Amino acid sequence: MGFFSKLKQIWQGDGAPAGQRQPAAEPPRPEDDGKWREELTLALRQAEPRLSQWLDAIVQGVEERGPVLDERLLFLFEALDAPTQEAEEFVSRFNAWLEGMGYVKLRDFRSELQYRLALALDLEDEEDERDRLFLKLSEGISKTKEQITKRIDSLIAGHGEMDEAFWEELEEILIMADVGFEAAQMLMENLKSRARKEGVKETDRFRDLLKAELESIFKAPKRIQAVNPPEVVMMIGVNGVGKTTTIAKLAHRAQMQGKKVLIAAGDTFRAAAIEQLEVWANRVGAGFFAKAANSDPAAVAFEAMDMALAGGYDLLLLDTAGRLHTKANLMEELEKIKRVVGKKHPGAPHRSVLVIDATTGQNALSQTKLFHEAVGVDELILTKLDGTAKGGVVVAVALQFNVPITYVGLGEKMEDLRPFDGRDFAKALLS
Ligand SMILES: Nc1nc2c(ncn2[C@@H]2O[C@H](COP(=O)(O)OP(=O)(O)O)[C@@H](O)[C@H]2O)c(=O)[nH]1
Ligand SMILES: [Mg+2]
Repeated sequence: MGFFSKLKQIWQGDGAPAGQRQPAAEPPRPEDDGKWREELTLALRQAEPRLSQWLDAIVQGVEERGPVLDERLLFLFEALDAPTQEAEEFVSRFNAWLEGMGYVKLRDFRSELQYRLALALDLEDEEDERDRLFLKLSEGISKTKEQITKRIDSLIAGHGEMDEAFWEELEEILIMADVGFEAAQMLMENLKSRARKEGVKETDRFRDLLKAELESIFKAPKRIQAVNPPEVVMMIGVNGVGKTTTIAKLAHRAQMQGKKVLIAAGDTFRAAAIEQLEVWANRVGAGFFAKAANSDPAAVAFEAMDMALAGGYDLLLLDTAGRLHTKANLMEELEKIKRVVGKKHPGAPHRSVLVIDATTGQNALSQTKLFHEAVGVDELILTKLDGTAKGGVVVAVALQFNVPITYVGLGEKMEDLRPFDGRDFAKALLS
């Protein structure tokens, strides 16, 4: 069900008001005759139609996890007309996670709870969630912003017109922000022709030009999203970029959206790497497939594909090794994995997703080039954008490779992997 029909339900109350629908399995609560339901229904109706406001109403007077919170959450799902089974699964998964993390106090898990609700209730596009993401993004790229925005301010202040001196100084700024030489040249050419077309010479309009240019750079081409399930995603990238964590975060997102996820340990180099992935799979409640350390990664992929098909999984995330003795070896291995899963399941892998680490700046760029030329990259995920001044590399990869950036990592937590929105990024960077 779409967001607006949910809103309509809460606002106009088509169908029976949620407060009057008493589930049969409700245990009797001697201290409470169900009045809280009425009060909560009213509070929800009076709240602004935003997830954060609904959550405020739901957790009113609740400070810890426990049966009261569970009941209120079930109530929220019911009020939004979500299926009871989904609600129950949500609550039991969330409790298992709280248990695992050892969280008791609401203040320690509220943010995660809101993130999970947004995914489960399909509310991530809601204005409120977008605002939250925008804030997170702005904070996350604050160092990059400092590097770029301040300098552009003084660039504009120091030049009346976009003359040679202006472009030279801009080039320096871009290179300092890790946009890279090649991408900086491309970006400046585009900006110059944009300025010419619009007949702009004065620097006071430069910021608008740059924003428009960035937005067009990040515009991803439309692609076919439909797949023949299970969807198979091959995760590639060198060691240390955050591949394992990203796989866990993606699995978590998909699980929260009601998908059944299998993670396969295709990085068979170290037993510790396999164990780390298994811990994550358990933590997010995803299925896990592995063979012994040093097994053939293609055999892992092949058998995991069997398990995904037989087990009715919606999504198979294939981890791969990020290191081999030679580049040729690594690429050969990735090709082999692609071949064997494709043989079992036509169309698979549906996507090859390259994970790159923003803190490595120009290295991230050369890795993209390497993987893209060798095996083909369908999507990019940029991790560790938080706390780096090298975020300019986002612009470089978008400019130099026609590959969409789908997610960015803004921290180590599950909720810190967020869909990438080029317009928001341009806005956050320049505002
Ligand atoms: N700050 C920050 N740390 C991250 C992010 N993504 C991953 N990490 C951390 O980077 C480190 C390496 O991650 P891991 O997934 O093991 O990398 P792998 O070797 O590519 O599998 C871990 O400490 C992660 O917590 C991110 O977006 N932001
Ligand atoms: Mg790893």
